[in-house]
Amino acid sequence: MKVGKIVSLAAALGLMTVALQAEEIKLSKEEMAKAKQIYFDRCAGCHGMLRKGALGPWIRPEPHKDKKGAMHGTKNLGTEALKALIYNGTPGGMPGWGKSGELTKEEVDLMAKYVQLPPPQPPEKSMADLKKSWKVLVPVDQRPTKPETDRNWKNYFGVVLRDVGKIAIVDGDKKEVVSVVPSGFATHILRSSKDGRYMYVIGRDGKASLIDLWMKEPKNVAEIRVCNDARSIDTSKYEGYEGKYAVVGCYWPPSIVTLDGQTLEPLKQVATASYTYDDGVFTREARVAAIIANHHKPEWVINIKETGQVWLYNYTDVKNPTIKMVEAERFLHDGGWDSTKRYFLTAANARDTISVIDTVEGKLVANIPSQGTKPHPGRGANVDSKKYGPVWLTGHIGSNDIVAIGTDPKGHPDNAWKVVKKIKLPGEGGGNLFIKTHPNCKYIFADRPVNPDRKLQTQIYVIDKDKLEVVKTIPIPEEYLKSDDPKVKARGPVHFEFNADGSEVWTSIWGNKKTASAILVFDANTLKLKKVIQDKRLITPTGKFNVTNTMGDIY
Ligand code: DHE
Repeated sequence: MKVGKIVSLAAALGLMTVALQAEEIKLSKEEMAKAKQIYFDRCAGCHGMLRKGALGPWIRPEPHKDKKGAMHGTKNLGTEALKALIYNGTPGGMPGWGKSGELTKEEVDLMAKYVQLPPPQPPEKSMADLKKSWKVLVPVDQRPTKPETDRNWKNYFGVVLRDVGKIAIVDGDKKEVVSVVPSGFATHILRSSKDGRYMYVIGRDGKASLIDLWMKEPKNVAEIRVCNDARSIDTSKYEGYEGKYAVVGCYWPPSIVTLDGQTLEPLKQVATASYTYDDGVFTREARVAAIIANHHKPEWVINIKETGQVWLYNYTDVKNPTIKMVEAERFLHDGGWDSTKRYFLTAANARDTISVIDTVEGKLVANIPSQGTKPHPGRGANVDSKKYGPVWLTGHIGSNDIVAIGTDPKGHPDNAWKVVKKIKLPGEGGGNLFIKTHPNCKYIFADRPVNPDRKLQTQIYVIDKDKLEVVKTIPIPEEYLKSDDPKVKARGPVHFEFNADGSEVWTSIWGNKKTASAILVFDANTLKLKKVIQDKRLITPTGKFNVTNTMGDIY
């Protein structure tokens, strides 16, 4: 048969597009390497290394129907549609990588082709690999025995300088940078030890580092590359175990790694690959999302994203841990404590659900429809409402809803474990990532950095705790959003954190790698801009973690 005839037969069978595209998609070794790196940096977090989806959808070549009945599969979409998606983003929260200037047109084209090829198998990591990368930079017996500084170190902020992989330690009293410490690639978050002295930092490349704040100039005292891709870290906070262990949650290889809390020596790896809680499908890529240390038990509460389980991980016998696997919902992402630190409330974003775990009874209390699209609480915000009693709040990435959920089954049983109040952010669309409050402040603050509308994206939304309504929006002054790279606009406000006594709220302007940007400090009661912290070392600040609030889980 002639080629022309094969083509018309294939066309008649509806196979031509696929066959022709399969021929077209050939990437050189260099292109493959570049695309792999871009995928890891920009895409893997939401779509997964194996591309089966989580916060973002399935983007493997072969077709797949999701739980809501929508069909996915990159081959069916084809190069042109994929290019448009990657360039423009989606209203559901996917950034417009081309439009924002973060990827060039050529890179967008490359990625549209790359995602139509089968995903390469990511590497594993053994205990020997971990040990090779482990370094104690300052041995425990050579560290200060008391704080070497006169500064109020319990009001320090650890600020993630995301795109340069560093942490800035900022004095919260004096509003000046005390030191800048290197950490992992695209550093993600940090958590404090129970006494506040140490900051545990995790990079997206799985590099964990330990900063000692008692030093005159805080610096890393230990580091280790725990895995290839990670998002979470915490430490043991139960009485008698304070700071004894650290724990890292890995996206790849999907695992929980326990470390010595003072030296980061690796002690135990536990793989999290398992069966989805509902339909029993084996899931190799069962990633570890939020980890939260229990103050009342020697236990970490750990979200296993894709399988929809919350693991209650008892660390008393560190080499032989006991794990209770609690069925919750999919895909588990971030979450935080209620005000009593008994209940863990966490987003299951594929099902628009908040799962509630009772850590005293060790069981699921409720799966609550969040009444919005893609809940994203950060750690959420706790309010003792006059009308509803204690409530915990979350925002959503995909819709403009902030919802309050009752958390007091004894005192306010009628309100417990349901949405008691819905607060609408003004304007269309979602894009909220973080909300935050402090017991001493009468407001909750919300950002919206992934809303497509520039005006909505660059405002602070202030919610009154009594009324549970947005009472003010504060536009970020244009002068702080300037960028010397015309293609990459500064994003902000991003993420909030309070100072130790709750009188100030800080937010970041996430600029680009070339330009130092700012941290804006607002009076948390008058809502006036009180101070702009500018320093040439403050490049791409995102998350901020105050020592007192982070050690005590105050939010
Ligand atoms: Fe985060 C928390 C995962 C992108 C800033 N982020 C978390 C947690 C998870 C997570 C699992 C909860 C950790 C915990 O509590 O133990 N984040 C992911 C992703 O998978 C995602 C969507 C995509 C990716 O590729 O990483 C992602 N995150 C981002 C960002 O782009 C942000 C906005 C900027 C940045 O610095 O990376 C960002 N994530 C944060 C911050 C927190 C966080 C600031 C902690 C909030 C808090 O107050 O505790």
